[in-house]
Amino acid sequence: MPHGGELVDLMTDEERNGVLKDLSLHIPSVVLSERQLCDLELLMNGTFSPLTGFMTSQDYESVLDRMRLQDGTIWPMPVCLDVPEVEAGRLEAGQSVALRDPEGFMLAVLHVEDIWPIEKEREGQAVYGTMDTTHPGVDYLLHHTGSHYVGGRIEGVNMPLHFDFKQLRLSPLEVRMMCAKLGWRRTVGFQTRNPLHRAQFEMTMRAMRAAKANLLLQPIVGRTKPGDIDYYTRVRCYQEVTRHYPPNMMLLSLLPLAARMAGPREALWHALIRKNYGCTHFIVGRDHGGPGLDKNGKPFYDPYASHDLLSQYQDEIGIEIVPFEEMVYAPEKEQYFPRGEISDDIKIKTLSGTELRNLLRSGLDIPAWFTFPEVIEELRKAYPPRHKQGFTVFFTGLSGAGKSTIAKVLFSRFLEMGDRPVTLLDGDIVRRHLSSELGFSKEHRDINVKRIGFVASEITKNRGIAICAPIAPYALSRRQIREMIESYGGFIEVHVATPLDVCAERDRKGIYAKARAGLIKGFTGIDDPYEVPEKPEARVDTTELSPDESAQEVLLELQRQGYIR
Ligand code: PPS
Repeated sequence: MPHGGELVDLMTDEERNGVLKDLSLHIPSVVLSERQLCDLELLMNGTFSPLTGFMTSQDYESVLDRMRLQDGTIWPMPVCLDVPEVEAGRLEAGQSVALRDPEGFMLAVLHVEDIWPIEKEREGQAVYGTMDTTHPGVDYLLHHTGSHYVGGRIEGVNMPLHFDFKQLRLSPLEVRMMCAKLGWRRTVGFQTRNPLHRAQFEMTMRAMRAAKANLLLQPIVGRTKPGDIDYYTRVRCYQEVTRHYPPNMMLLSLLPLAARMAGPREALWHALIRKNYGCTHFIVGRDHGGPGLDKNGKPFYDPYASHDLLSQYQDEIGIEIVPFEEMVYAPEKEQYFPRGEISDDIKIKTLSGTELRNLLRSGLDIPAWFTFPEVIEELRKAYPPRHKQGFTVFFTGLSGAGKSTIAKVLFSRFLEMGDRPVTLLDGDIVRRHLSSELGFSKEHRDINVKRIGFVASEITKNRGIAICAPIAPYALSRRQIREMIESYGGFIEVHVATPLDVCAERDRKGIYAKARAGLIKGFTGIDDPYEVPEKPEARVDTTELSPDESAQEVLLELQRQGYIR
């Protein structure tokens, strides 16, 4: 039975749909964030049954205080719509609001019952048990959540659009129908935000045997912990691993949940969700729903707190928990075991997520006992070693410092190596093709440098080499570019530190003479600032080094970091 007795379906019929579309022309709109879109989808398709909308303050308070809705139904997690203060000021109870995706597509109408200011400290302590911002849930609450919540009933108009893995995106009703069709009377749910390695595979197989049940493998593809492996890669891994299960024993379905990582409360929430998908059993692993370590290196939650909480509630919610300790590999027996099931004298092996990432980054072998060859192949495709990743070499320095000349030497060297596509974004080229309408005010320079950064980040993402050589005089815009590019590959900032008097002395373009004569205003180094990079990856001064020698310094740094071999 679904949680609360009945599977909720908030989608309206065609007639009502038309009425709501007409109504939407006359009511205010709220554009939803990624997390709110996830919540809305799961409200609308019944994953969050018995909820019929974003929580009102009464349900919210009751959830914070006692993990129950106002009517006493167990529910551990606030599911609320937050808005910024200005937006809250424009809304009032009794009004209807169109909920839209970022493109403006209307998904639902919310009938506002309640608007109230968020007490963030209180919510943080109640839900997460901490205000430490290294906790992703707390970080989201403090830094990405508006000031007010808006609660009320929802009428669904359109489901959020997804164009990927459509055949794997099943609603609770679809999963229930599929299980019934296959004759599955008991189903054990497994939730994950990681690729399925041998340890997790073994855990699911054991759970199926223990519960005499089929398996619903239901990975999260909404928001997970920042830094997790992207879900496209993970889903390809799951698809490969499904072949290792006995035939017709399991079903893979994706859950667009925005996880809060709230440890035990999160685990209880996951169990209720799986109940709505028709599961009779639910696997709870070590530190289920927890985000790992806090700012002092201590776990946020006791690794088995989720087991305790769920055992306490399993009878009331009507889903049986299959608890697991950490799975460890015993090489002598060539098998995985729950840690407590093997004696202390038997040697064991484990590999942490960080160790796995390091092996991938350096291109080293991933042991076969740890995962399946197909998973290794997918992970290698998504996380190539550094010498196959893209990178940006970002020269910065005064006009005439020698940036373009060194950039050209480097460009030729990379072409000579021939293992990646190379693009030279020299200041002149950029000013001609990308930024021809821009001048040299602070605002325009920032736009210019950001455009260069954007193009370089696209090149880096697609595993090419971008060489940029603008003056880029301001530290802030250089930092923003670094942040943008580092999520895709390497960023090597090279300060061409040739002093001003040398640049002005060389004055190849005669431009310093003009600037000094006041014919050019706001010239970098003369009457406009150059903020010297504090920690560039390399610093070269062309008074002392030839262009070849300078380029060599950069190549050595790239080699040291593993981007070239
Ligand atoms: S910025 O600040 O990064 O947007 O500048 P950039 O796109 O690299 O352009 C610098 C070249 O434009 C010429 N120029 C000026 N430089 C600095 N300040 C002012 N006001 C200015 N006006 C024109 C200058 O010759 C730079 O050429 P390079 O190739 O750096 O010598």
